Amino acid sequence: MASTFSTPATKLIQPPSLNFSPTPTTNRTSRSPIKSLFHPLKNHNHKLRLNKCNSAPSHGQSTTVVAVSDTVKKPKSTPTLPNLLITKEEGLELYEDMILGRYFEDMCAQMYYRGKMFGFVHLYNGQEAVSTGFIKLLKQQDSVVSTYRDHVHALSKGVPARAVMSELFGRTTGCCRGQGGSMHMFSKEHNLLGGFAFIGEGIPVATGAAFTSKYRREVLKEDDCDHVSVAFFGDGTANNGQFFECLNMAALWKLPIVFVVENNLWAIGMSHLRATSVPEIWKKGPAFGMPGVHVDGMDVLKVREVAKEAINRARRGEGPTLVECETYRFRGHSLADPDELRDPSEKSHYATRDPITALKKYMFDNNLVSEAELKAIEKKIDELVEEAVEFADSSPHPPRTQLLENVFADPRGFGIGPDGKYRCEDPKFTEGTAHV
Ligand SMILES: Cc1ncc(C[n+]2csc(CCOP(=O)(O)OP(=O)(O)O)c2C)c(N)n1
Ligand SMILES: [Mg+2]
Repeated sequence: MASTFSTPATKLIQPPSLNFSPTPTTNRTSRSPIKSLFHPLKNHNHKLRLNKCNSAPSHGQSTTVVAVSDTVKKPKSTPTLPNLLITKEEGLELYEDMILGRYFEDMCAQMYYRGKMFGFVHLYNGQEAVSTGFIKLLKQQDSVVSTYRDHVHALSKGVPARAVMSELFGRTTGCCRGQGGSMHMFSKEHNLLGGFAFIGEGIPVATGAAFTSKYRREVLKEDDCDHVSVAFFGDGTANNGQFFECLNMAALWKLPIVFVVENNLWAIGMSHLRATSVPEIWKKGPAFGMPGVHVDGMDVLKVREVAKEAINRARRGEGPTLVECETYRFRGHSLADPDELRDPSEKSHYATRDPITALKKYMFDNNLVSEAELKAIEKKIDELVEEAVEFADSSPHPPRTQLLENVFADPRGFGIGPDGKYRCEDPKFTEGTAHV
């Protein structure tokens, strides 16, 4: 397969500097044996300098690093933590969250094919390192906005598995009382501001949440308000106008937001390379005056290091960051997709880069955990997911009257029946037995 990014990035406008220092290949912490298909800056100088001929403003910032493909810093060695990116506790937390995402989605596939879920269901298998790498660093008050591929973002943000499963089953115990279904997870309590079926719709919502945070701190003088927003969306969505409008506003107003592109190379059956004039999405950050970063999205530790910098930068009031995570979905676009378009060799290449296997290997290689500890997590999550299914399956269906709640349309729009009365006034209408 041809390299995705073949041209070197040489002419970029310098955005406000993000404190990422590139690490030589030899110092990489990833132990994945397979090289990435994406090597935007491979064999090129990682220090991208301001194009001297360009008259665009440099925002008075330093002119060193704009973006790097491999941003993980080599941590300082201490007697208790020799050269490790994570502690044992952090490793276990990351592993548990990724296993939860994976097991939950595998169970969704089973339940979908048993007819327990309706409509489209899009699974997240393969992309767990992105959700876990970012969301596990967030506070409850921080906001997350997702797409239709939203179950795992909801779980990482702390929405209980039983509330997500019940939502998928369309039951009253779901996080949206069964009214949203797979593509519309929402939880006010967890500041999960929604999954969005229309691509790109979540980006302005996340931008608005970031604006709220800044407004509360700077205008309403709530000094402790340092809430950050994280918007997750796909490569296909990054060709949508709302993405560019929000990059502009976020940079202009220095909003506390991180734009996270989960570039899984495909938008349904459309290859990213065929659909996008400049396929290096991270480059669009500097174009709007913010740092753009590319990271291996199959490596949760690399994602986490990049996420730390970007989230902290937003929290310090230094503005937005665009992060492009190179990842891959292990299943079809949705459970209705036979997944016949993608090349089997591409699929098997990424299968060898499973982010869960990679984390496990890192922890074993560094003697952080034992096999028994990981098995115990797997067993716990297995039981939790089973319990979520039992809970969902035994939960009540919403009453039909719920159909007319929370709708903007005048229910009289349903028309007048042969008896001259509005159909919606017939009690049988909400019972679903009226003749309409
Ligand atoms: C506004 C809008 N246009 C078109 C669609 C149809 N659509 C559904 S998914 C999708 C592709 C999105 O791909 P990407 O952003 O890469 O996300 P991925 O599915 O890969 O996670 C499209 C075009 C839509 N949902 N909303
Ligand atoms: Mg995609």
